[in-house]
Amino acid sequence: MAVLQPAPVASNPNGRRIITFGTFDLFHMGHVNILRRAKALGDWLIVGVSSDELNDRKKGHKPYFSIEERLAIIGDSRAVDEVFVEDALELKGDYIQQYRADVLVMGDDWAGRFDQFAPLCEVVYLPRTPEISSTQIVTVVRAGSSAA
Ligand code: C2G
Repeated sequence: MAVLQPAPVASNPNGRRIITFGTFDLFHMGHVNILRRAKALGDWLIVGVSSDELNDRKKGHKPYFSIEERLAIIGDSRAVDEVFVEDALELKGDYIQQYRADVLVMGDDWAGRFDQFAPLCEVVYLPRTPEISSTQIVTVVRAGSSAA
């Protein structure tokens, strides 16, 4: 069977620096796509991974994978150059400055929500990949296991 080799992803910390944020639980193609497209906008991709407690506050439950596991999974993505823990949504401006980001990238489910950071960096919302989400995976797996 032929194995597809992913295209090389060039990195340069001194080039255009991209930052994005998310929980990235149950890592799936929607996550792969946004990370690839975010990296394609520049030379260095930094990902703020929501802490377990932040996800609990945002979504009312802890993620399936712990922060340590999600940092390892996302950090191993070829598109990603640097990962850190995002502790609070309110710290976004601080993270943008601390990591010297030129561009903030988010999925368009967040469209307009981070426009206040436009004085600090360019703000880009990319279209979400349709028909896939961590919530949907949980729903389908639960339905499958209860039907068995
Ligand atoms: N995403 C996507 N397509 C999907 C699912 C997710 O493009 N089908 C994107 C989201 O828009 C987001 C990123 O993948 O930009 C991570 O998604 P989540 O893990 O759901 O993260 P979220 O809860 O949106 O956290 O500070 C902001 C938050 O931490 C973002």
